[in-house]
Amino acid sequence: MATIDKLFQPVQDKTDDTGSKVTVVGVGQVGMAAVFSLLTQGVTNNIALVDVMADKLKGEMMDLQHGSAFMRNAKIQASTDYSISAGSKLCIITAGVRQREGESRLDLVQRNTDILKHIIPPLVEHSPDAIFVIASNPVDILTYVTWKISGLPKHRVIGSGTNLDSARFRYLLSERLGIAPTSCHGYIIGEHGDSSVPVWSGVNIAGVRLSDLNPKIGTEADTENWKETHEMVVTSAYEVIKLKGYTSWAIGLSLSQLARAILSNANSVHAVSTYLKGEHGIEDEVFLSLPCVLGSTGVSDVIRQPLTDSETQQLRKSAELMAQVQAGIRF
Ligand code: 6V0
Repeated sequence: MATIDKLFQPVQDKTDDTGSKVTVVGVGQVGMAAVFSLLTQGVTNNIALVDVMADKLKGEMMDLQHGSAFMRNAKIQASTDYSISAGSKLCIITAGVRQREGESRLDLVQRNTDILKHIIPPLVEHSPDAIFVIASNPVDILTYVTWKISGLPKHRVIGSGTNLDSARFRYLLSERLGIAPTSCHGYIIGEHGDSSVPVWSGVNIAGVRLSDLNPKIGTEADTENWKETHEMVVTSAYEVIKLKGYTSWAIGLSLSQLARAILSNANSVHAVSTYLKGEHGIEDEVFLSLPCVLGSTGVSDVIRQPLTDSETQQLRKSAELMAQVQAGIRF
C-alpha cells in the first residue's frame, strides 16, 4: 500500500472551490502587486494567474507558492490557458502595454483594445457569473471596451478608475494637514488621469468641509493654492514612472480594496469607473468614476454627489473626450 493510502481514509472527493477565486490576467508589475496585496491582506486564498509569457508566469506562480504557507495556505495556479480561470468570482485585468515615459494614457487605447479582444471572451466563457475589474490603461476607455466585448451587464464591469487618484489625494491632504489619510475624506471623480476632477465641495475632516472654511478652495483665486494638491495627484503617476519605471504598489493595494468590497459583499463606497450615461447630464455611453456602492453583484448604486457647476462641466468635458476616443476604436 502506498504511503498516501496508509495515511488517509477517503471520505469524499475534495473541491477546489473556496468561494472567492480571483483570476488576475497580466503578471506584470501591477498584476503581481495586486496579487501580493490580495494574498497578504487575506482578501482571497485562491488565485489563478494568466499571461502570455509562460516562463514569467511559471516563475511568479512558483515564487508565490513557496510563500503559500505564510498566506492562509493559499492555492495559486497559473496557465497561459484560460481554463485555469474557471469558476472565478472576480477577474482582474492588468494585462497590456503600459505607458511609456511622457506617453498619455489615451495613446495606449488601440494597442490595449486589441489585447482585450483575446482576453475577455475566454474569461467570460469560463466564469460567466464573475465581476470584472479593469486596471489596464487608459482604464476608463478599456472598461467601456471590456463592457462592449463581454456583453455583460454594466454593473458587472468596473474600472479601477479614480479609487487610486482619490487615495493619492487623501495622502497629499494628510501630508498638508498633518493627520492620517484615513481621516481625510474626499473624492476625485471623472477620468483616471489627466482630466480627473477633485470634488473640493465635499472634502472634509470629521464632517468639517474645507470649502466652508475657505470658499475659494481649489480655485485659481485661492491664495493658499490648494489646487496644487490635485495637480500633484495628476503629475505623481508620471513622476513615479519617471523615477522607477512603472507604478505598482498603490494600484495593487487599490485593486485589493475593490476586490475585498466585492468578495465580502461589503456595500462600501469607492470611486470606480462605471457606466455614466444619464448621470450629471452625460449623454454618451461612457465609463468614468463616481463614488459607487460595491458588493458581490458589482456596482449596486451610484452616489448622487452634489457637484458645483464647474465640477459638472469638467465631468461632462471628460465624458465628451471619452466618447470621441471611443468613436475611433476598431473592435
Ligand atoms: P507590465 O509590467 O508590462 O505587465 C503587463 C503584463 O501583461 C505582462 O506580463 C504581459 O506579458 C501581459 N500581457 C500582454 N499581453 C497579454 C495578453 N494578450 N494576454 C495576457 N497577458 C498579456 O505592465 P504593468 O503591470 O506595469 O501595467 C499593466 C497595465 O496597468 C498598463 O496598461 C498600465 O498602464 C496599467 N496601470 C493602471 C493603473 C491604474 O490606476 N488603473 C496604474 C498603473 C498602471
